[in-house]
Amino acid sequence: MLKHWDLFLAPYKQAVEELKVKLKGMRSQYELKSTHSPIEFVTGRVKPIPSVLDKAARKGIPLDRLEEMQDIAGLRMMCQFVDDIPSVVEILKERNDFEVVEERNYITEKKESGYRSYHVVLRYPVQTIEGEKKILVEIQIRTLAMNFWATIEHSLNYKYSGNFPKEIKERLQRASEAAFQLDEEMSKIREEIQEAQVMFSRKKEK
Ligand code: 0O2
Ligand code: 0O2
Repeated sequence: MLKHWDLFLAPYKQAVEELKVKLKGMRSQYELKSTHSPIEFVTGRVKPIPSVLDKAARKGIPLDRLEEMQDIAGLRMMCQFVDDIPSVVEILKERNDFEVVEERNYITEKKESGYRSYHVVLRYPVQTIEGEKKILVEIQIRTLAMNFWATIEHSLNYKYSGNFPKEIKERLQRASEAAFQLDEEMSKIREEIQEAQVMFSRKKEK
């Protein structure tokens, strides 16, 4: 039985490893050019089998159609600023080593919990000894502030199994609002820094 699951997960593991190298490579290219990187860091994981089975039961996905689950292979791309997120999405869409098949914007449409993030689903071709196999991969693109909130909320979710006491739920919603304000303030500071840089370079040209 164990071997069966190992075989099932193998292409997903390969996809996560390959995409981590590819997406981290994008950041290195910005560094080489000494320009602002819209990508701060990249992480990835394969969903553990017990979580895959829980989610399948929750969403009514039959075991012979598990490949329909979009986040068995999952990556996260963290950005400094909210404005970096559409740039990252555009770069992903222009690549020709995978296809973007779905997008979910939980930034303009924040979830009831307070969760914000931009999700894209890729169809990614993995080369196996039996030939090419296309699998679904979910990439969550978010700012550092969105990631901070989601990480804390996710671990509390484990503790309370999703049933937060009212007070904690309200605190999390306020924390989500504070993370939103932090992103707004940082964006404004960034604009001012950039304006100052433009003024400075104009002065130098004179
Ligand atoms: P936990 O406690 O279960 O969360 P490296 O090659 O060293 O850069 P490494 O060590 O394989 O990478 O891990 P990476 O890619 O830095 O980060 C893996 C961690 O990021 C996982 O933690 C996940 O929590 C988290 N993570 C990254 N991407 C996703 C995603 O798309 N979805 C989810 N749910 N989590 C993600 P661990 O190690 O599993 O520990
Ligand atoms: P993991 O590996 O524990 O992170 P559904 O699970 O039905 O809500 P669906 O339709 O498959 O979701 O896709 P969705 O909502 O676009 O993405 C689900 C993933 O987004 C979750 O994975 C989380 O990683 C993240 N996410 C969505 N809502 C929240 C939220 O309220 N708080 C936090 N912290 N993360 C959220 P899983 O399945 O939880 O797996």
